[in-house]
Amino acid sequence: MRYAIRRSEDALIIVDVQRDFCSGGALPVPEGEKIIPTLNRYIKKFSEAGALIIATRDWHPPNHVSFVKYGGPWPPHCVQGTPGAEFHPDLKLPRNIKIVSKATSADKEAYSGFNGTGLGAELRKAGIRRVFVGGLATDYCVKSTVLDALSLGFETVLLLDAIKGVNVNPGDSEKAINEMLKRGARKAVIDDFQSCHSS
Ligand code: VGL
Ligand code: ZN
Repeated sequence: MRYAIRRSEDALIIVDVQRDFCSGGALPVPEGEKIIPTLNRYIKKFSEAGALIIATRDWHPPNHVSFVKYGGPWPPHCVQGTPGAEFHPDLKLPRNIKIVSKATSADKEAYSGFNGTGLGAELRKAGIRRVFVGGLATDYCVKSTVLDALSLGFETVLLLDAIKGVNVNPGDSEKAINEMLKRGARKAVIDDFQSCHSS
């Protein structure tokens, strides 16, 4: 499949590429940082095309319900304002991107970038019809974000070479990818994009 980026209708959504989800972080996704060079190539393409770029971030209060101490499954991670919650320093984010903070209430988990953020309404208002999604983690926040995007009626393209999963159970990422595709997500890799912006 070939894709040409449409400046006024397309958005790139980069999910949770934060220090805590990469090597050395509090909840590292195995090889999480390996997707960063490819993500940077997507960022460059969308940026050159003048298309909207969104970066979501997990942005928890210190007593978040997803942390083991408060009854959740995860070690503390991505606590608001801490170094672990910062975007990975190798990710080349342009200044004018839109940052979406999620799961910011202590009592609510929110894996999806659309959950409680107003992102869906905002994208619709901006005329966005198609979203391209990459980032971390395939089997949690990427999956949840993609499924919500589909439910909200966006044409949704999963960037297969720019995602990595946690795989708490072996095969979780593959299962997540299959579920997204079954629900109607399309897939893409970097070479599916035109190298020159001709439109
Ligand atoms: C995530 C586990 C806990 C994610 C966030 O970004 O996929 N996973 N919080
Ligand atoms: Zn989290």
